Amino acid sequence: MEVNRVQNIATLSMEPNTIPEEFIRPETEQPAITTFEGDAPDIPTIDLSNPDQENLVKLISEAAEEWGIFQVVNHGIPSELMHKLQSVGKEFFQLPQKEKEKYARSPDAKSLQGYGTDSLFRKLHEGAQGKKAWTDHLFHKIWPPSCIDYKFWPQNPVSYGETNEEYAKEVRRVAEKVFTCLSLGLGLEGHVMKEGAGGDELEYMLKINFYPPCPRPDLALGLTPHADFSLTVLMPNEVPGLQILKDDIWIRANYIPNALIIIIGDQIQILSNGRYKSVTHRTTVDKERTRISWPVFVEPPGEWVVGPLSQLVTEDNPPKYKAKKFKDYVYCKLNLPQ
Ligand SMILES: O=C(O)CCC(=O)C(=O)O
Repeated sequence: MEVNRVQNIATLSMEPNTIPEEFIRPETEQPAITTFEGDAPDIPTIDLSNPDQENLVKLISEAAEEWGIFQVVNHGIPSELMHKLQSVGKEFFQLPQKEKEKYARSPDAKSLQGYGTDSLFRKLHEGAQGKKAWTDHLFHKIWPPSCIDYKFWPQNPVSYGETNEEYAKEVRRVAEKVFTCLSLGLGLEGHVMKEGAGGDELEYMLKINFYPPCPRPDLALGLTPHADFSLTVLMPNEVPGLQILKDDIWIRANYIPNALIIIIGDQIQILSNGRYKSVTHRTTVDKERTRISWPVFVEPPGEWVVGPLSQLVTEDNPPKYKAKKFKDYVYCKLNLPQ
């Protein structure tokens, strides 16, 4: 089945300042109407190289409780590697359409991996009214090696594979540090949160979100409001667009060069028995510039059972969530009304 990619739609000569009807969000979602324009507080920025571990744990756990999102600087991932990952991703999206289609996800595939426009997240990202999101993507696992399906790793540019392997190593280190701080922040030993979230079986899935320039960024959305499944480590390019819902208003995330954005998802909220907050977020698009982001989703395998950590549950603090296999949680999230 041929899919019309958003990247192609964006290059069609349309009447100036118009977009196809199916991309026009209802007024309740249009960014021009719903983005907060006053003085809003910034998403916390945390220096991950802070030698005062107690202070670092406090900052991370407070940000996870109050915001469900924070930016980290001095995380140790070399900026050259970040730029390289960005450049090989960009090169992939610049390939002729036919080349990109070699990596297309087939519409009936169970896995999310591959190049795509529509996805299993259709209901989540495209809203109930059949509206479309202004974005294409490429999804593939980057860790552990046993989970990687190399048919979804572009062979062109040739350094794509090696760059992704290097990034996988580095991003794991950052994620593990965040897990440790989240664990300590709950008064638990450092290893407990990671072990609850998937332990050594944690899978790392990289996505490239490609948001082409959009003639009507006031009317369209890149991704509609959603919360992530578990823990996300996201690298954006320099074009802002991520927004989070805080106290019922949509706040923009500032772009900080070389920072990574940590997003707390549902599984972390569940493991912490509600102490940490899974944050609702969405993306907007730009009139002239292409926005690209590289989230890495850190998730357990499908059979992994996630529930509130037993160390946190007491008579006074009963479990707020039922324990569920990760795959059942995903099924409910994608198929049942939230
Ligand atoms: O592009 C972004 O900044 C956010 C991406 C995102 O939320 C997602 O891919 O689920």
